[in-house]
Amino acid sequence: MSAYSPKDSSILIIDDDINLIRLMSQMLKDFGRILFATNGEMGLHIAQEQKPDLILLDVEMAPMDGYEVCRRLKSDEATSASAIIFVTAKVGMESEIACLDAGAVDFICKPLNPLVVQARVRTHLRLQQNTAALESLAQHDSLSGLYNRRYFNMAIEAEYRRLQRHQLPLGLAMVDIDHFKKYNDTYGHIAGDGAICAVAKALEHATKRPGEVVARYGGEEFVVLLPQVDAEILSQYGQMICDKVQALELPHATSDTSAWLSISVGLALVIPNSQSLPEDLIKQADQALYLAKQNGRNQYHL
Ligand code: GH3
Ligand code: MG
Ligand code: MG
Ligand code: MG
Ligand code: MG
Repeated sequence: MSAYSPKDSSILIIDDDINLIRLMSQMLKDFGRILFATNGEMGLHIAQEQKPDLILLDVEMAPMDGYEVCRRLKSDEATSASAIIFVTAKVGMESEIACLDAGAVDFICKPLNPLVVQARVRTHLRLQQNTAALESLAQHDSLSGLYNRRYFNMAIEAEYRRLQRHQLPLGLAMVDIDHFKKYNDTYGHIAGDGAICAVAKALEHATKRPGEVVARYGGEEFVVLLPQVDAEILSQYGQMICDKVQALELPHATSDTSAWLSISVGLALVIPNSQSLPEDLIKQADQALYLAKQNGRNQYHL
């Protein structure tokens, strides 16, 4: 987890009073990048584009008031991660409850006290950064830095249902390092870990199209989600990653497959439908991987 560094943060101020925006910008100048908007519509747009860590949101604005802006920010996947602090002149229990019910993490009362504004912003930026770091840890594999199986399971589920709605194909590559037990036995477990990382990096570099997800599935197994591909693109991808791993030229003296460490790749392709499951695609790729191994390893099978 990286140390808390306010300079990396971005804060969006949405307020219809330009003088208040100036005042708050001054109070928060040491906290990072300050963005501003003078109405709700403009604020929503900037939040979508810039994904600020924190949003200071005026309640009393027209035509769209702060509560409505807050609800929209929270219901849009592109903006829901930004923490929202309301800035309001309405004091009292009802107003406090309304702010928190709308999805805000806190509120600050006008007239603004610089020390209160700074303390609340500092607290929420720190919380925001901790949450982001924990989320990232939960989604990544600590050895290779790739996404982990847990993240992959979420990603394949979401992508499967999205492509089902559009009736578009989804490809999957299941990748397994060849004779890796022998590699460990010959070169040691630490060198084995290094080889897993090298293969992970090669896969990551080879996988660049938007929407593609590379994950470490298990020990020396990886999966790659390849949305909207056809059989030809998928086969080319399979060959390309086999070549990229060979090009690492990691010696594997006891392998009968190649002088270098190699991978086998099982490929599968479906147009998702309501009767099928992501697990079916994984099973299909797994069977193809088995055949790639049977056929002599260091190759793909579709
Ligand atoms: P095949 O070509 O059939 O896949 O043979 P293999 O030896 O690769 O297959 P097997 O599944 O029998 O062995 C996988 C090996 O991967 C065994 C295990 O010790 C090793 N392994 C799994 N995870 C790790 C890891 O995190 N680090 C290291 N160094 N080795 C690992
Ligand atoms: Mg106002
Ligand atoms: Mg294996
Ligand atoms: Mg095996
Ligand atoms: Mg293996």
